[in-house]
Amino acid sequence: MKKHNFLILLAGMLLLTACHNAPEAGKPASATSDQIAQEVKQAYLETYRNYMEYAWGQDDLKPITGSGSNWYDETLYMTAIDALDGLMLMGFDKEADETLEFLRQNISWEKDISVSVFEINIRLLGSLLSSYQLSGEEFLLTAADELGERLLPAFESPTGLPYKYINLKTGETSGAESNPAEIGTLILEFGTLSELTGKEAYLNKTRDALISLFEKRSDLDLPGMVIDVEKGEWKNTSSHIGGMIDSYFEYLYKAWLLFGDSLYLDMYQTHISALNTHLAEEVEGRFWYGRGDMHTGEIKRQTFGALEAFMPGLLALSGDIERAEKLQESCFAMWNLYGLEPEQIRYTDMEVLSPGYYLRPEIAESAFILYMRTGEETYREMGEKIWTDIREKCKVQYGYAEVPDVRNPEVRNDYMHSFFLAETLKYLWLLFEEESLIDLDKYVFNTEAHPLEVIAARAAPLD
Ligand code: DMJ
Repeated sequence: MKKHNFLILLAGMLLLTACHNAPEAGKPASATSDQIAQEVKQAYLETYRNYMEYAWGQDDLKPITGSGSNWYDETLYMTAIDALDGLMLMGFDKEADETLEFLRQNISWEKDISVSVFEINIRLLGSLLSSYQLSGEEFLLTAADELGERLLPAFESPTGLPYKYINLKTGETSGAESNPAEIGTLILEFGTLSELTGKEAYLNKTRDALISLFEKRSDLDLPGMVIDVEKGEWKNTSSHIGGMIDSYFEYLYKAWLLFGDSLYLDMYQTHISALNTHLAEEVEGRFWYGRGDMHTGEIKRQTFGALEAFMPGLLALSGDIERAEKLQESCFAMWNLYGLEPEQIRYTDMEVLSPGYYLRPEIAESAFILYMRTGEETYREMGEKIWTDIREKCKVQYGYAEVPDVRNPEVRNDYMHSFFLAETLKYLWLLFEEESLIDLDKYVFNTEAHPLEVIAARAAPLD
């Protein structure tokens, strides 16, 4: 879909969304919301322009020294691609056009480097597809298809579960010990690629892997954390909603939304009900999900962190507003311990276990979805606090920097992940931008915040 049509759809959906989800139906944007939306947009633009000036074509911008860095021996244009749909959505046409031209001239996957299938999928494939749907630029779809073809050999394991790494040039695979997040966070992008190219292998491979992973759940319906994709055996039986498992749950529900196949909904409900039975708990009036063994369900570690903060959004998206609201309150309490959230805390006494803030988006993503679903101003208030803290503590000369210890925010790392633009700023902008409310029934965000169009010809209507 061309951007023009997308914006018309968004405008049309504004009224519908307001009626359905009641975020202050019919009320014009308050000056404050509009002001914050503009501030966030400006931050996006300035940071991207610095990337263009000081790190153009490289993977990441180093925001303190104003230079660039790459993940591997060769660049994958990480920030240019990851930020592209955001530029289009926010209306930064000049920067979007320059980026498109640069990519049209330079993009190539003939690179002798072994890359993470998961990261390449969520950041690059996701954005290429989303940007294609927004702009109609055919070369983006061609680039996505060529990238997809090079990732497909990752599924050639004895179990059909994908290896973690693949060499883009040779197709050589490595990384037999993988995890549910890296195995289960592929289907939205690969399924969309099937839809757009007519090549069924993309959807079939990721669907088979997802089903095969689901079938390896414990008798309690919980997944573990590390699995050997050659033997199909669990190597670590810890079960939780944090990193290495998190977006597996997210993609089960979103695959249902995107493709309309109730198989994914059933799998999601099976897991979520097990999580709520075994790993959810209230401690001193706050709601959390802890870490337990997949076979016993016994909670062994009462920890929570920045990555887990995606869960209120997923709960809200799937209709469990009550748990979503309670968990978001806990996440916000975690944020407010130091005014930037630590990577991990122990929720029984709110002690910091891992003190870094890596510019992660999850808490803002959940605030956005909760706002869309409830219309409660409290989620914008949370967003304002989050944005203010980030602006005051992470802003450096050329962009925004990680804070390795939230208790001492004067010290920063010279690093800015591409997800800061792709997700953190995009979700904060969407939270405050009245005119760009995205209808969550028409678009599904991949886990890197790239909106993908819901497949029109769904197998079954959504409830
Ligand atoms: C992002 O790359 C994605 O959101 C992923 O699912 C989890 N981690 C980062 C952001 O924290």
